[in-house]
Amino acid sequence: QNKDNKELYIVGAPFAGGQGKQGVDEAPKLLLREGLETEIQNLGWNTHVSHLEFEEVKNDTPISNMKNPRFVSKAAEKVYDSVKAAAEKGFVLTVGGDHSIGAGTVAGVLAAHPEAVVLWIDAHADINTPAATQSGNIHGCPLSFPTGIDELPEDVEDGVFKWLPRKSLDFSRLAYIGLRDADEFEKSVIRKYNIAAYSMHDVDKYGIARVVEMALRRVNPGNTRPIHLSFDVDALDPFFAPSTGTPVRGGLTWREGCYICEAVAETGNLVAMDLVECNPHLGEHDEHIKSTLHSGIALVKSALGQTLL
Ligand code: B3U
Ligand code: MN
Ligand code: MN
Repeated sequence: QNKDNKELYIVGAPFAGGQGKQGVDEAPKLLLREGLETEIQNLGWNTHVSHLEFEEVKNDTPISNMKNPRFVSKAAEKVYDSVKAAAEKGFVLTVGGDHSIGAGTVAGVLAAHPEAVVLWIDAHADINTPAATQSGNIHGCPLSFPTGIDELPEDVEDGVFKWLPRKSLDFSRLAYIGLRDADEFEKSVIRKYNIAAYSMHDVDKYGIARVVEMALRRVNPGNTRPIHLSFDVDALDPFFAPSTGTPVRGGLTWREGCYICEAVAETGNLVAMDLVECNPHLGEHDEHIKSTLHSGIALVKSALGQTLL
């Protein structure tokens, strides 16, 4: 990754099919309306914006426990193609949409940067398998595919997720920060594969600075590898990001979220970021929506070189 490259590709991924609530697909447009692109330009980046479109799939019956499997697979593949192409040219900021698109962003970044590590900032672990997911929502499953634990058969119906290279993400290259609502199955996966996982308990215990330091030391010792930062806005406490599909109390403060992004930016190795799960249809009033969008924009700016002094 060339540090003088200031080309930045914003990939709008207005996709809601990985979970059950409409509205999350309106976030890319609204984030841009709230100034996302100009704020990024003010930090010295040349921006290129595209918005993906996702065609609906008829008769999209469940496969294993997954809801909308064909629709999600097709959408994530589209995201994969765009992210891969953009990551070969510059920094990629993918704006969701729900976190099912993460299957595409992780695979796309790894296609362009095979040595990359993934930091997954989330209240949830998003590593359920198609068979283990209780909700059937694929936004809770994206990491099962690039890690290769998904167990979909070779001859899976309609080639769902066939496009996605398995085991491109080694468990030693994945770290979580912010967890507080992982399912029992996901906890067993984290233990079994010894994934670097820092919950809110760890943030309380060590403070955010040491947590980020520990996470980076685990997945990127020597700081030689490119980094993909996948930020689910529900990692933040609902006080700062109320307009999201599955808010969970006891999350990161605004500053803790921004600190993660700043510290990762300081490594000089950040090549891609996702901002997902802002849902402008949720929240009790306009202030909730505005504050969620502005939290998201603050995280992006922190990751893209904004300094406080
Ligand atoms: N782990 C649960 C809940 C969940 C995951 N991601 C979100 N919620 N946003 C599931 O549905 O898999
Ligand atoms: Mn998530
Ligand atoms: Mn989440």
